[in-house]
Amino acid sequence: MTSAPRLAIAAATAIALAAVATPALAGPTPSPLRVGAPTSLGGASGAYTYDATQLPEGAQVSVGVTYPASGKTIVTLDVKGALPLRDYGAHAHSAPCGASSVDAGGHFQYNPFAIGGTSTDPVYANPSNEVWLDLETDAEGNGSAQSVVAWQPGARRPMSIMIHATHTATAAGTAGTRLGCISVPF
Ligand SMILES: [Cu+2]
Repeated sequence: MTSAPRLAIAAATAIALAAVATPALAGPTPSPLRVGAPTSLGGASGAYTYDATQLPEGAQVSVGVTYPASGKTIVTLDVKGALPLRDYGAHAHSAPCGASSVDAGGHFQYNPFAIGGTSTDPVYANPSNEVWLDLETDAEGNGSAQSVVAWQPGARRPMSIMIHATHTATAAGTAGTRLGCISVPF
């Protein structure tokens, strides 16, 4: 897999990582609230496109993470300026993004797959144990997704959101080529 040049977030051609607070939800006031990294992180913000033909430079990607008092985790993903009218897959991954798409590691799993098992075992690779954020873009290339899971990460935490070329296959949790990545301080 070829690696793409790192994107400078503060530059006009960047995938911009923006902090987006999750809109107010019904029920108790979310607390505490944690959101993605601020926009003004420059080259250290850790956002990449690995295939500019499928996820163009200049697309904007925003991630919001909320930890409501209920003990759940709410993750939102907003993409602007991607290809119009197409599906993307996305998940929380276990390591920060890097120049290579493999740097972000595998999917973050709250209950990690057993030693000797496989990461794609549906017992572990499912949208209750992982954070899945598949989306479809509109005619402008904009789309969004939200995942709500019943747990909050502890010492072992997600480190990034990876955007993939296809929607996630529910049988195995896989979603095609890795197109872009945003490091997120969960
Ligand atoms: Cu993924």
